[in-house]
Parts: sequence; C-alpha cells; structure tokens
Amino acid sequence: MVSIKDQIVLITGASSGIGAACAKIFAEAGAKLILVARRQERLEELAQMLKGTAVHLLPLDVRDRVSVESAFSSLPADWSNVDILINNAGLSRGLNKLHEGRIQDWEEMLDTNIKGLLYCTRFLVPGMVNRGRGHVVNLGSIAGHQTYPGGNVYCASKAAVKAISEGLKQDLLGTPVRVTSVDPGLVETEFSNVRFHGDTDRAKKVYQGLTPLTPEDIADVIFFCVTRPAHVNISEILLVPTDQATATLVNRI
Ligand code: NDP
Ligand code: 8X3
Repeated sequence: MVSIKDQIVLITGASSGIGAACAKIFAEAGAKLILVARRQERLEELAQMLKGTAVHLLPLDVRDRVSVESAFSSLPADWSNVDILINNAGLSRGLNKLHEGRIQDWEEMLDTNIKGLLYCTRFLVPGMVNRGRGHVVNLGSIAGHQTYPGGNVYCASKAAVKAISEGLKQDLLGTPVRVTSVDPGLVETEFSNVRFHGDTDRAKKVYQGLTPLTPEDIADVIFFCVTRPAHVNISEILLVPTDQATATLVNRI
C-alpha cells in the first residue's frame, strides 16, 4: 500500500458531499490538503474540523479558467507539488426533457463538469509528469455509462468525463502518473438539492425507500484506488447501492 502521509492532495468540490468526505479520509491518513470550492465559509468550517492537518484553502470557481490558473500557479512552494488531484467538483441542474431544458442549466453543467475538470487537469498534470509521480481521480457517474430520461446533458457531461479519463490515461502511458475514474450510482449528498434548485422535498424523494451510498463510501473507494502499489492502476470503478441495478432500476420499499 502506498503511504499517503505528507502527500499533497488537491480536492475540488471539497465544501460538501463526496469532496468533504475525501478531505476527512485523506486527513486521517496524514495528507496535506488543498481544498477547492466556491463557498469559502464551508471550506473554513471543514478546515476547522480537520485541525491538526495541514490545509490550504482555494476558494474559487473551477469554471473560471483564469482564476484556476492564477490560484494554482501562485501556490506557495511547499504546496505546489500536487501528488493527487481529485476532480470532484460537479453538479446536475434540472431533470427536464432536452427540448424543454434550460440553456443556463446546460451551460453550468458543461462548464463545471467538463471544462472545470479540464482546466484543473491541464494546470496540474504537467508538474506530475515532470516530477515522475502523480494520480488523477475523476468523479464520473453511472450517468456517464447509461443515459436516463431527463438526464440528457448531465449524462452527456459524465460521458465526457469517462472519455477524458480514458484519453488522459492513454496520453500518460509511459509515465508513472495514474488515472482513475470513480463512477457512482445514487449517493445521498447535496447533489439532488442542487439538481432541483433547492427543492428539498423533491430531492429527498430520490433516496426514499432505498439505502443510498454515502459520501464516505465513495471516499473509501477513492482512498483504496490511490493507495494501491505504484504498478497498479484502477482505471474505472462503477459502484452502486445494493438497492440499485441500473441508472433507473432501483429497489424501493
Ligand atoms: P454536492 O453537491 O454535495 O457537492 C458538489 C461539490 O462541487 C460542492 O463542494 C460544490 O461546492 C462543488 N462545486 C460545484 N460547482 C463548482 C464550481 N463551479 N467550482 C468549484 N466547486 C464547485 O454533490 P456530490 O458530493 O454528490 O458531488 C460530487 C461529484 O460526484 C460531482 O461531480 C457529481 O456529479 C458526482 N456524482 C455524484 C453522485 C451522487 O449521486 N451524489 C453520483 C455520481 C457522481 P461549492 O458549491 O461550494 O462551489
Ligand atoms: C449522479 C447519479 O443517477 O443521479 O451522477 O445521475 S444520477
């Protein structure tokens, strides 16, 4: 098992859900954490909770290429050699039929889930290649494997993440830098609340009558992937709750 102690782990979307759970598991293992999200106060609360861990906060919007580049290139010297990039920031907006969809929602999903992930990857991976060490973990989704009604643009964004992970792995062949796509099914986080623009009752119904995955379940799998020996690359993991067979086939009581 590869030791995580003192490795620099940059997590996007660390202010909630899967990203926050990743911060906790990597903190317990002694990593140094760079935490990225838009909600600075949430990042500060998390850093407070992780007292004793070296934490550097980068409150920014991953859609803003200039601020991503400027924040990453101005990291202090003892924070600049990122070992593990967890491209987790992402969201869905709406569950409308494509021909009735809100264009603003589409742009937000595509700009965050695809372009934001690309900016972070583009700015950090060259350093990994130069240093001869590194691991990129992308949060894909079951939605990148199977399109479901109303999922259209969100599913497309996660299908793009799947293609980008595969492409990056191919382009990094011959270097020791590893690429993993972690593709969950239903995980109870703020995800559905964001998808339904704050309609918490509708969001709750997504997980009603079944046992969803928890953010900690996903963090656990990510931690497992990055701690495998250097010659092992787990390319892709699709994980679903036991109550979920496909994107749309679930067992509810
Ligand atoms: P949450 O809504 O709980 O967390 C999303 C995180 O992304 C937040 O920290 C949010 O922070 C951050 N984020 C969103 N937009 C931006 C942005 N423009 N710039 C920076 N950070 C941003 O959802 P999850 O934890 O569930 O989602 C994490 C990832 O997992 C996403 O990529 C999602 O698509 C994926 N996923 C989720 C599944 C689920 O069922 N929950 C299943 C499969 C995949 P802030 O708002 O502070 O910027
Ligand atoms: C999140 C899982 O099924 O809601 O990516 O799209 S799903």
